[in-house]
Amino acid sequence: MPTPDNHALELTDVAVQAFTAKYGTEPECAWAAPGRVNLIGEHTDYNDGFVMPFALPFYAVVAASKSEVWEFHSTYGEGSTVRAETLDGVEGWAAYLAGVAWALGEAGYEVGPVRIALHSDVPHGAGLSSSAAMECAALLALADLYGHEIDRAEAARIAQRAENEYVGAPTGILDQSASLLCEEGAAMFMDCRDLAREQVPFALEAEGLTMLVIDTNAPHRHADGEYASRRADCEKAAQLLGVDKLRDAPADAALDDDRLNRRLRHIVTENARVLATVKVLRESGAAGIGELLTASHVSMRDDYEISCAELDSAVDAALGAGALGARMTGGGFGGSAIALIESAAAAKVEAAVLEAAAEKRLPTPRIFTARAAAGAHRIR
Ligand code: GAF
Repeated sequence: MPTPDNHALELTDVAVQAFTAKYGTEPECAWAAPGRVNLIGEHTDYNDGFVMPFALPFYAVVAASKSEVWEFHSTYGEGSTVRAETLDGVEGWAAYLAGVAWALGEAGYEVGPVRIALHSDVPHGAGLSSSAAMECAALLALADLYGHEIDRAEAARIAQRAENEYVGAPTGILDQSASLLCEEGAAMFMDCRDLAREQVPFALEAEGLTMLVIDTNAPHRHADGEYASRRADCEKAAQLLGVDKLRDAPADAALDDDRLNRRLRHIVTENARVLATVKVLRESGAAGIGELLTASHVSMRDDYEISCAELDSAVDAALGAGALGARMTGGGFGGSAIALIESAAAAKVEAAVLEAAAEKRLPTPRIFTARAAAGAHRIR
C-alpha cells in the first residue's frame, strides 16, 4: 500500500469537509485514485495491444459511508448533489459513480446505497483521465464499505464495464488500469489482452530529464463519435484480415482500403513502438525514447487522424525548441501532449509552446511537469 502523498491528503481534507458539511457525519472511508498520461501505446488497448501509462499526482477523492439511499455530491464548480432511490438512469457526472455500483453488482459484488462526497483536481476535459479516476475511487470505496476484496485487474475491468455499459462510452481498459495499477516512479507496461504488466522504472529527474504535460485547452471536437469510428475501423480491418483483434495482425499485413490500411498501420507500428520503448527504458533509460514518442505522434496525426491543430502546434514547437521527443497522449481531438526534454532546455521548450499557440491564436496551453505517482489507494 503506497504512502499517500501530501497532495492526496490535502484533497482528502476537502472531500471529508464537503462530506461532513453535506451529510452531518464523518465518512467511513476515503479513497484517492489518480489521473494518468500514457507514455506510448495509443488506441492499442481495444485492439488487445500494449500500453504504457503512468499515474499523475492529480487525484479524484471519494469520501463515503453506507446509507439508505444513493447520494452523490461533487465539489466541482458551485457543487452539486444527485439523490437517487435506485441506480436506474442516473445521469451526468454522477453516472460514473452510479455506474461502478451497478457494474460491481453485475460482477457478483453486491453493494447497497452509499453517500459520497467527491473532490477531484484531475483536470477535466484535458485527456488526463478524470472520469476513470472518479470511477476507480468510487469502486474502491464501495468495495471497502461492503467488504469485498477485489483483485485490482478485475476492478479495472469492472470500472471499464461501468463506463462502456452504464455511461455508454466505448472506451478500452487503459485509463482504469492506469488509475488502479500504476506504481510510483514507474511507467506500467501492460498487455491489454490479459492485463499482464511490468512496472518499468521511470525516474526522469535522476537522468537530468523533464517531461512536460501540455494541456492544450482545445475544445474536444466530436471526440465521442470519432473514437467510436476508429474502433469500428479497427474491427472492420481485423475482420478483413481474419484475425480476432489487430494485435494479431502480421507486421506486413496490408489492406486495399486506404483508410483501413492506415488505421491498421498505426496499430501495428504503435504496438511495435511500445515494445521498443520498453526495451530502451530497461537497457539505457529514458533519454533514448524521444524518437519513438515523436514517431507515435506522426502515426496518430497521419494514419489514425486523431490529432488537431492545438496538439500539432504543441508537439512541433516543443521539437523545434529542442525536445527529445513529443506526442499527443490519450484519446485525441484535443486534450494534452507530452514532451521529453533535457531539463536544462525545459524553460525554453515551455516558452516556445506558449509562443506558438499565441501566434496561431490557439487557446493558451496549461503546462506542468509530470511525475510518475502512485496508483489508487485508501487514505482513511
Ligand atoms: C481514451 C480511452 F478511454 C482509452 O481506453 C484509450 O483507448 C485512449 O483513449 C487512447 O489510447 O483515453
